[in-house]
Amino acid sequence: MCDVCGCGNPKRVTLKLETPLLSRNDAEAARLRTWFAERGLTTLNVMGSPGAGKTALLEATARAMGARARLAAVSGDLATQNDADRLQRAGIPSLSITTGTGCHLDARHVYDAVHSPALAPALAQADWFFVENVGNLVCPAVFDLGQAANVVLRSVTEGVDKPEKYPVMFRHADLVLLTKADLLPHLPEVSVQQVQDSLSRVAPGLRLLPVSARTGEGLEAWVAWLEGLRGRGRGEGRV
Ligand SMILES: Nc1nc2c(ncn2[C@@H]2O[C@H](COP(=O)(O)OP(=O)(O)OP(=O)(O)O)[C@@H](O)[C@H]2O)c(=O)[nH]1
Ligand SMILES: [Mg+2]
Repeated sequence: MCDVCGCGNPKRVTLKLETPLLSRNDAEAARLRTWFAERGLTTLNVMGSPGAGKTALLEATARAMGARARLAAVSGDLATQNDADRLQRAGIPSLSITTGTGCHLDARHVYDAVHSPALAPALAQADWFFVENVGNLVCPAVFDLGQAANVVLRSVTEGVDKPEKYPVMFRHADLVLLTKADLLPHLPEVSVQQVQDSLSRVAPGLRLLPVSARTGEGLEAWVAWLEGLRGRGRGEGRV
């Protein structure tokens, strides 16, 4: 339950706090966006449910990009450094942002991380900066982090109707990855077409790309999308 954005509090408290909280965050995110642009860093906000495969995708991205990869990352986690450690082992310089009870990252978290001596030297050498958000399909969607694009992961085991149940997240997405596609043969009740239909009902025209961190399916298209994103500004990520 979040004690930052108000999602765990009575509605009257949320209403009072939400507007100033978001406008302060937006101002900090705008400064971050300029900071990223000045350094030629393409920043992605990677979001999805707990366990959707965010860290596995980034590990697989490092493998797929190989020597081309000049990557850096932060990983939002309530209580551990596990994901940042995994990414570090995969060759991506990474820092953990431990949020305690917070259910999302905000621009201040990212600002502090990018100015940390532990990450700053790697960022100076990086082209892509991945922000793995806290696993959550609700709050992370509304907190701008200065990113060039939002990537939302939803795994095949989550069923077909998540876009309709969590529309805010999917409406903020520039690309949706249908992860763990290797498991589709075991899930006769789930098809790519059904997921695409659910997505089209809330975000018409939004691209859905099936991927598997395990088999490598879809990673070439994902890397091509990432490469196409370089040099584009916010809002131009939907390609
Ligand atoms: N079969 C299969 N399993 C996957 C794939 N990607 C991830 N997994 C598994 O799904 C589980 C969760 O993956 P993570 O990458 O830790 O998921 P996450 O979204 O980073 O999780 P949180 O950071 O805790 O929200 C792990 O057991 C992974 O091995 C995939 O493409 N195929
Ligand atoms: Mg993770």
